[in-house]
Formats: sequence, structure tokens, C-alpha cells
Amino acid sequence: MDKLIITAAICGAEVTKEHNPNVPYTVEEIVREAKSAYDAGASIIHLHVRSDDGTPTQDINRFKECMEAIKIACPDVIVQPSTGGAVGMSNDERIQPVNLSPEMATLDCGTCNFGGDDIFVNTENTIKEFGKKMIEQNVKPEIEVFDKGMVDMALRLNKKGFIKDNMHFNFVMGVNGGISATYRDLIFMKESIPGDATFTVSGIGKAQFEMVALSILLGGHVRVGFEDNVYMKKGVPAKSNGELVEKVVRIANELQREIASPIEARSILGLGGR
Ligand code: KMH
Ligand code: ZN
Repeated sequence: MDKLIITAAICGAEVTKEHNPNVPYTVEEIVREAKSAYDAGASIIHLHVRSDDGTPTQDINRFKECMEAIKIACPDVIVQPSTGGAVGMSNDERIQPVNLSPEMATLDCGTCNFGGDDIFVNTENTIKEFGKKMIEQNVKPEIEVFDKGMVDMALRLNKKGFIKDNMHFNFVMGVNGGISATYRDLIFMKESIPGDATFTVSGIGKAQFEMVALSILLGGHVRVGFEDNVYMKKGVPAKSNGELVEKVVRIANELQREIASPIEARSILGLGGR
């Protein structure tokens, strides 16, 4: 079994300081959270950025500033910008960080209800456009899927040349409107991807650590962080993203799965390194 790649989704676009005062907005706060996760064992930082007042933005200059500052604090970490941004953003806004040629970026492979009137829109043409751009910029997509049909979409677009082989998936489980975070459904998702593909799992809310434990057992990788969950356990807010990563490391140790360093994560994911 490969060593375990831990991704920290430190910020997200929807979670706020009302949910947990440690959610980062400013560049300094984003670097603080990235470093806490990296020091605890995360090899990938999944990055959204905000304006200082907390408003989500996909501004290329804000990404550049944050990525450069993270790289100083966490020299070998893999920074994976979001191209999902926030609900309601245009494609042109969302794709901006790919122009910085990061090693990875997310590629959301379908449309999903996010609760209430919120719809996270990803048409087939959007996915094709983003996939093509990532190939041109030599960016490995983390294929975000919120349901099984999105896996099928990614497989079709792989056959058509919009997504390269050796695909890496992120199963986002437990979103209001997406696949539920159950053991049955995680096994179903794992069995739906090609044998040479890798996967990570993002359990939303209280499902986060159950999904972590099962993914570790299944040979998958894991994502934790404030984007998906702000609690250590019921009623106990996490002090930092690092605290959430530390909990993953404890679970992995008990289950005898070693943690991948950033260099090892690059090798597992077939990244060239920058
Ligand atoms: N904030 C969601 C609308 C991604 O990072 O690619 C989209 C999202 C997915 O978080
Ligand atoms: Zn995200």
C-alpha cells in the first residue's frame, strides 16, 4: 500500500470565522494555517483565497501572493489551487490560478446542489475547457467528484483527451446534494475508478474522520481541513488545520499506514516537481 498523502483544505470559500474563528482570510492567516498543517504531516495544501474581509476571490495576484508566502513557510509542499472558487463565480474568474502553472489544481466534474438555492455549476463544456487548460499548463487535475455520475463524466473526458491518464480523484462525500458519506458509498466510488487511478476522500462535517479511517484502510488518501469540517469532535472546534492533520496522523499510526512526505506524494501522484 502506498504511503498516505494528507491534503489540508485550509480555508474553503464558504466557511467563515463565525463557524470557527481560526478560519483564515488574510495572507498571514493563510500561511499560518498552511504551516500548521504542513508541520503536522500534510503534503498538499488545497488552496482557496479570500480578500482580507473574508470575501472569496479567485484573483490571480492574491493566489500568487499566498502561494509564494506558503512556499517560503513550507518549502516543499504541493500547493493545489481551487478552480471551483465559490458558488456563482464565472469560469473566467475560477480558472485564473491555473495560469500560475501550479503542480495541481482541482477539476470539478459535474454540477451539484449545495443546499437551498445554491448550485455549484460545472457544465460538460466547462469541464472540457478547464481540463484542456490544465493539460496546456502542465497542471495535474485533482478530479473532484460529488457523486458517481461525475466519475463517469471524468472517465468519458479522459477517453476524449481532456483529462490525462493516471487520474487522481477526490471523492467529496456528504455534501447536501451529493453522495452520502457512508462506507457503502465510499467502497462503491473506489470500485468505480480505474485500477491505475489514485483517490483521496473528503468527508464533510461530522463524517470527516470516519471517511479518513475507511480511506486509510482501503489504500486511499485523505483530505481534512476547515473547508470540509471545523470540529475535532462534536462540540469541540479545531484550534487549527494542524490539529485536524494531527488527528489523521494518530489514526494512521494506529492503523499502521505511514505518512507520505511531499517528495513521496509527488512520486505517488506522478508529479514532476517544480
Ligand atoms: N467552493 C465550492 C463552490 C473546489 O475547490 O474545486 C467549490 C469547491 C471545489 O470548493
Ligand atoms: Zn475547494
